[in-house]
This record gives sequence, C-alpha cells and structure tokens, in this order.
Amino acid sequence: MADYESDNIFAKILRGDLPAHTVYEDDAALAFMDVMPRADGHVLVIPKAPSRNLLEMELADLGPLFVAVQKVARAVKAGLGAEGMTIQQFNESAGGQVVFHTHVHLLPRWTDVPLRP
Ligand code: DGP
Repeated sequence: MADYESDNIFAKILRGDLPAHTVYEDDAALAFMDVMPRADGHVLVIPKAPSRNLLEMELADLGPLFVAVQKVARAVKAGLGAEGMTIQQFNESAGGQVVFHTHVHLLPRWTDVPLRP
C-alpha cells in the first residue's frame, strides 16, 4: 500500500493552506462542501489524523470520524429537508479514490432525483 502524502488537497485544507467552505469541525474531524457536488448539499467529512484511506486508518480514529459523519449527515438532512442520505467512501484509484486523504461523502437524496456524475 502506498504511503500517506502530506501534499494532498485535503491535508492542505486541514493546514489552512487552501480555502474550504467548512460546515463542521471538532477535535477529530472537519466537514466542508465538495467543490464538485454530485447532489445539493454534498459534504465531505475527513479525519484530522493523517491517513490515506479507510483501509489505512488507525482503529482509534474510526469511531470519532463516524460520530462526526452521523452528526453532520443528520444536520444536513434536516437542514435541507432531504428524504435520504447516500454515504459513500472510495479506497485507492481502482476503488474510485482521487484525493488520498480519507474522506466520506455525504450526499443528500430526494426521491427520483439522481446523483449528478
Ligand atoms: P474521491 O477521492 O473520488 O472520493 O473524490 C474526491 C472529492 O473531492 C471529489 O468529489 C471532488 C472533491 N474535491 C477535489 N478537490 C477539492 C478541493 O480542492 N476542495 C473541495 N472542497 N473538494 C474537492
């Protein structure tokens, strides 16, 4: 498995070197709007601890990340009046991953409204 590279875009956002529209932050996680939204209200939740993807994460970091995922997903769903929520996560290029810092996609859903490509 490849190493974590600290020059990835989300590491730069965490360091404050790149801007992001942050919607939630706690000790372990940061959530911000996706710049290429596939649904209205498409949010990314990332752990603050460096990891390449979910398969590489330390066990101790998993719980706090998913506490944040549930908290933000509930808030986004309620705030937008979404009917459902697709929660998606990609690992390695073959698995669809493009940015190599662990992240979870929150995609608010409405009946009969498909995700954008
Ligand atoms: P993936 O690695 O395939 O899960 O997709 C990465 C996602 O990150 C994709 O939905 C677009 C988003 N993204 C890429 N660059 C930036 C950026 O600079 N800022 C933000 N907010 N999102 C980004």
